[in-house]
Amino acid sequence: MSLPFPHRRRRKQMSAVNEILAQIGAAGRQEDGGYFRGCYSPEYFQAVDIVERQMQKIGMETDRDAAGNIHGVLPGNDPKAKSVVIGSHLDTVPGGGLYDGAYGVAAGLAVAKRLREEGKILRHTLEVYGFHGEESNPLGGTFGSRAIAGQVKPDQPGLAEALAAYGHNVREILDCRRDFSGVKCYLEAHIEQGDLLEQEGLKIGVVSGIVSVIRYRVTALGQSNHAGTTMMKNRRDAMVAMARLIAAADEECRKIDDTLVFTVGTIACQPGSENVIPGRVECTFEMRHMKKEKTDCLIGRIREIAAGIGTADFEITNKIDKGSVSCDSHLMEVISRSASEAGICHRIMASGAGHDANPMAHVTPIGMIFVPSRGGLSHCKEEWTSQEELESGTEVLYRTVLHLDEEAKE
Ligand code: HGY
Ligand code: MN
Ligand code: MN
Repeated sequence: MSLPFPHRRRRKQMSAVNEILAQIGAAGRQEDGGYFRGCYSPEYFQAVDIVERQMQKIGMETDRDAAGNIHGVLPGNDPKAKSVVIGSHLDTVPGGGLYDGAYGVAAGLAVAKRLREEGKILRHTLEVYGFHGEESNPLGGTFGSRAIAGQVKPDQPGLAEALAAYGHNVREILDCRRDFSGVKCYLEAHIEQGDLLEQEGLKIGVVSGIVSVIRYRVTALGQSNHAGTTMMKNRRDAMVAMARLIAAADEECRKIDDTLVFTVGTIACQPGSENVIPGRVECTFEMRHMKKEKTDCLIGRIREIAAGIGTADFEITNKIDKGSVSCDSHLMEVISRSASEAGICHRIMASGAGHDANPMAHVTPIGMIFVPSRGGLSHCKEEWTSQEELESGTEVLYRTVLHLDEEAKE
């Protein structure tokens, strides 16, 4: 089986970011070329081990926490200066790609490695995180970053049970909270996971904000019945009712706003037999937008439509409500300046994907750097970004860190 690019040795010495990424890519690689590093999984901790070894090779002090995060520290030489924190996630979606999350961790380590190799000691301490549980999972997503930011709510429905299944408890996670008073900012390099940069022939996205991620559990309650003897006029078919609601919600979403997105990613049907009319169907309704009023409008319309469907009763429960966040305007300026100095074409853009930078925005100023995704594909084995584009993003990250280190004000 021929290995994809990151595992093929190229004629020229691989750059640090591509080398580290290739190493992380040894964890959770599947036969079909996709990746899966699930919550608290052996594959996830294999990636953590790889990253920790890299951190120690660079000379960073490392530590782990109960939330599954790996953390490396490269001390600065000015005790009055705060930390610059770089991070992203090491978990993946099932059948995910090599770059989502892992790139940002590899870029952070490549910056630390370059500082060491160039004999540069920053005034600011440089910290790099590999976060756990960023993807959608029983712990609620952006889990490791929420844990250190103190945003895991002890009464989050199902959290204690989900943690117990992994051999952990809520107290341990709440204890992962750290003090951010000594942090100057958080930076994250990430693949765009969309096609805007590629469409416009640009190599860097200076992120202005991250959309909200709002999820509801929607349940249609009808009446199970015999598939052969129950005439259509007598049915309370939960599957058909749910299908009607989903189609109507999709239509409403398109009417409300061009950048409002609505997704039904999961469905479960009971009793789930071919010859029984479904009595209960449960789905996840997810919506995202930068403006709260847009998602509020959509869920309002969904509730109205559900009430009018008649052949099933609907329960609509909010599961996740991560509001949109804005990136820090000064960090955006420094990132843009760094890209310009490096002669790399760039633009300002919002992120349609959620990121660990979202919880970080509640405790420190955030900046994000995007690199292009080929065909806009992500969360699939076809996810791909060229080595040169990954290096460009890392160059901009490196320059941004140097500029921030030269700033007097904290
Ligand atoms: O769902 C997201 O937007 C992110 O990739 N976890
Ligand atoms: Mn990601
Ligand atoms: Mn993702």
